Amino acid sequence: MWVVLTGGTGGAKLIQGLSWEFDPAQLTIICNTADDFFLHGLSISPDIDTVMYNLAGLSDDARGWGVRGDTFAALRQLEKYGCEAWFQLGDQDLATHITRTKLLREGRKLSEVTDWLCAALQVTAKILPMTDDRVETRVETARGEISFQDYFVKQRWQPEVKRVSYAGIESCRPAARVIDSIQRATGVIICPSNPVTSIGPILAVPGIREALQATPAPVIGVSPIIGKAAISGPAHELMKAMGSEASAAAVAECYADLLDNFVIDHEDAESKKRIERSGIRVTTSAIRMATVVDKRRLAREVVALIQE
Ligand code: FO1
Repeated sequence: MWVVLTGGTGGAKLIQGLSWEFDPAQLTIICNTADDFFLHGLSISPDIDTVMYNLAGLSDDARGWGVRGDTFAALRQLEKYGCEAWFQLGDQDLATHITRTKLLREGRKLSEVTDWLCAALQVTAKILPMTDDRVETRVETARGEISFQDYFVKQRWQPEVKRVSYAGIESCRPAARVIDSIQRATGVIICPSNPVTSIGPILAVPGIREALQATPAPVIGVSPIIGKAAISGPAHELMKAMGSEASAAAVAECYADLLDNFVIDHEDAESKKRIERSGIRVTTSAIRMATVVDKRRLAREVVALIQE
């Protein structure tokens, strides 16, 4: 059983590759929930849904989120009623948020709701929220503190970021099965997701980082950055806001206490020595996942490092 830490589109692509190359039932995916938010009275968990739709074969790979071929009639009608329409919620996607909100209101935990939705979509991989408690990434800009989705989607990550924090992180607890799956894993993969707003919140949940330090399983990371820029999204901007250089080597240093091997792109081969000085083995590869072939190949390479 392999444990996979993910959030956002980068992680979802590698997970797609893993699910095509290997039996998805052996994947336990620990998913970021700090991007979750409330809109139109609905509980929305974007990172869980993106992975779930990917594993159900429903994802819109061109957009990177939502359901392929979805329609937006409800959103158009919401707009007519004066509701916010900057977050593009398709009609089939809305069914997920309506069901999640209903089950949460009935008192179920987010992990139980996720099990329910995955069963309905015949997803055999286990998708675990990092916590069942409420944690929210807050982005401090010159015009005050906003939610991650406001920063990332509504404002298209244009505002300059002064600081990022995870509200509620100190008092949250890992969801059931999270620690146990890390302890029992035969391999751990840290996906090429945003180190500040996707992987960062997972590692900040009390107990998770310690479990990853203690697990006998090899821990393999994949860089979300090539050269000075993120492969997708604002990872480099957010790393600078956290006072860290935006580079593959800097990401490796964020995870130095956890990693056995870090996969970087050939373009960053010159930083191999610097990363190895942190005691981490480095593998160079072509880490951009633009095609199905790329996703499958990188998945095979990462698993080969686990089995080394
Ligand atoms: N990202 C966008 O850039 N624009 C959107 O309109 C948008 C809608 C959306 C709806 C459902 C969903 O699950 C994700 C959605 N995303 C959208 C992506 C989302 O903001 C990101 O996947 C994560 O929050 C980043 O990790």
